[in-house]
Amino acid sequence: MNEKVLKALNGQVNMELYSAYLYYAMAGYMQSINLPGFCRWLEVQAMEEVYHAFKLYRFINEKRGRPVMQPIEGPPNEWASPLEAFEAAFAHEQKVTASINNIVDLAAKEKEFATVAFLQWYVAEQVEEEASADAVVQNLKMAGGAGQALMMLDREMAARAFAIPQEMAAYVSAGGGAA
Ligand code: OFO
Repeated sequence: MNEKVLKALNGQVNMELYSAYLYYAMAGYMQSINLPGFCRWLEVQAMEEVYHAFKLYRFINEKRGRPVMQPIEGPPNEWASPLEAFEAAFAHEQKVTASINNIVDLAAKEKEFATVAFLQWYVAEQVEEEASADAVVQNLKMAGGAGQALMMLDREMAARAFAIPQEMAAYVSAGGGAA
């Protein structure tokens, strides 16, 4: 596997795991201010991020590259309000999108076309990632910090569920040697 592309993919594994770390930090903050629905939504988001990292890690392995784990930066743990936290989440997702786009660009330049094809899933996923964070920002702006509106929103956020992606479930339950 092309060294520059491999380094960038390993960097993306780190960024996805940082995303999980950031969303767990935000989930903890939400629980601390009595918003269990927001907490759950963010816990599910963190699980999705672990899946994003897993999928990249597996791809690197399959391509016979070497997955190399780097230290994960400590995320912030405090925000002034749920709105501030979700604005930070939206800004973070925009950074993730830029990072994915840069790797697609690099992989195309280096003629790593399998990586270009693989990353299309992330390109599409980032549209959803940005849209879902932004939707929560807009809802929080509408609620305007009013207690009752926030409580209703919290109930809605609690409905988010995590379905273990088929590919991950199949890989884990297949046992040794399955690829
Ligand atoms: Fe992995 O998409 Fe969010 O960060």
